Amino acid sequence: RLVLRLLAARAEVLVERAAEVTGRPVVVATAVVRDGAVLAARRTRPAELAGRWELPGGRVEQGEAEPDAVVRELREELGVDVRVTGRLGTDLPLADVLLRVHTAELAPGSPEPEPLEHGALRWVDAADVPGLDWVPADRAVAADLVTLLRSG
Ligand code: 9L3
Ligand code: MG
Repeated sequence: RLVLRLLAARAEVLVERAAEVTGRPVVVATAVVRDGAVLAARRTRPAELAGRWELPGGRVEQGEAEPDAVVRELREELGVDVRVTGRLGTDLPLADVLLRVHTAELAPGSPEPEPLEHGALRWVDAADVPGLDWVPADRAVAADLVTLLRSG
C-alpha cells in the first residue's frame, strides 16, 4: 500500500512536470465547498467573460506549488484562508494555459469571502450548478461538481 501511495505521488509530480514541458502555464481554479454548496464568483474581465461565473483562482507562479497558489489566489481575490483538500476533474487545456481544478474548504476562523476582485459571489448548491452561467472552461467540470456536492 505504501508503494502504491508512493507511485501515485510520483505520477502526480510527473503530470505537473508535463504541464511545464508543454510550455503552458497552469491556472488553478478552486471549488471551495461548504455545507453542500460551492463558492462561485462573477468575473468582471475580460469583456467576453464578464458577468459569467467561475471557480476563483489564477496563474501559478514560477516555482510555486499548486496548493500554495490556491491559498495565495483565494487570499488575494476573496480575503479568505483555505485548506486544499483535493482535485476535481481532468486538466482542461485552454488557449494558452492549462486549467486545473482543486477543491478546498475555508480554514477554521477564516474571514467570510468578499468579492475583492469579482463583481459578486454566490454559494451554489448541487441543484443550481447546472443552470448557472459558468465561463466555458468551468462548465466542463459542472457534472463533477454536482457529484462532489451530492457526496458531501
Ligand atoms: N480561467 C478560467 N476559469 C477559471 C479561472 C480561475 C481562470 N476558473 C481562465 C481565464 C483566463 C485565465 O484562466 O483566461 C487566467 O485567469 P485569471 O488570472 O484571469 O483569473
Ligand atoms: Mg483570478
